[in-house]
Amino acid sequence: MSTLDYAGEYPVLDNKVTFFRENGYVRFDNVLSMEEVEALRTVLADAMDHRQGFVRDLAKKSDSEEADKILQMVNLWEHFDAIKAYSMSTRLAGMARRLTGSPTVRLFHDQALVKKPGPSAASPWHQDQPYWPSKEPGMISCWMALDNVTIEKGCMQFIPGSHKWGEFAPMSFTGEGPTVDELLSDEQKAKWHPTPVELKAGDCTWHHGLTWHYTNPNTTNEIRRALVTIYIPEGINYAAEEKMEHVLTPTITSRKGEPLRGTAFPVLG
Ligand SMILES: O=C(O)CCC(=O)C(=O)O
Repeated sequence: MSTLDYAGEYPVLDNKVTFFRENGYVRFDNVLSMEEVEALRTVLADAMDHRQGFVRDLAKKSDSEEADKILQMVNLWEHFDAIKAYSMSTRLAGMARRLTGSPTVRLFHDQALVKKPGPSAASPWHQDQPYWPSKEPGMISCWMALDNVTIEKGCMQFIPGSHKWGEFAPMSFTGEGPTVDELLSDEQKAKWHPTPVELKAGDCTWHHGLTWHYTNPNTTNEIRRALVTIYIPEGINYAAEEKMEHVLTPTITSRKGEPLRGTAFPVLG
């Protein structure tokens, strides 16, 4: 069993905070050591074998279709001590506090997102905020690469500055519903400049819940494993029926308009 605690501060310099505020995303290198990456890879292999908790293929259209084009496993921290140590670590919570400017943050959830070699799908252009039960924007995600990622393998791509465009409709991972072209204004289309961020294992990007982002299908013959953790800063309230149902909605203990709290959302200081 892993004894790593993912403690220790990762310094988030002012220029990184400024970049994040301006662009809605930011990258950090060497946030995890290779030993820490290896420990998470080992747990992920176990999780993929045993499939506890909420697991699905985000791109699956019907039961007859081949599964695991985009394998999503939510809240692995509830099943694996190593992921609990990682998702609730002071290192990540400290980065989340710096980027949001919030004195404390809660963990919303973690999720492994895996694109295996073989059939895989694009994660379509989308914002995260429309899927979340939060009334106000401000929640942020850390996308940690557990493999070296290139465009072809499915690294994150962002539209810089798009977190300032407001909240749009949730996009479908299976291709139904409106296209990006139908949603954006001409002015926004003129500013649509996809920016891929290739990473090494142990590097990560953070993105704002309103930032438009995308990943390619994995067309390489190596696995692409990412571990995503999402944090709630102070000042985010529960939107209740105004937003779509989220898998963690049943764990929410707030009433509509109250700060977003839940039995599954621990305060990380
Ligand atoms: O890893 C992916 O394919 C998509 C990631 C994503 O959409 C997210 O972390 O919000």
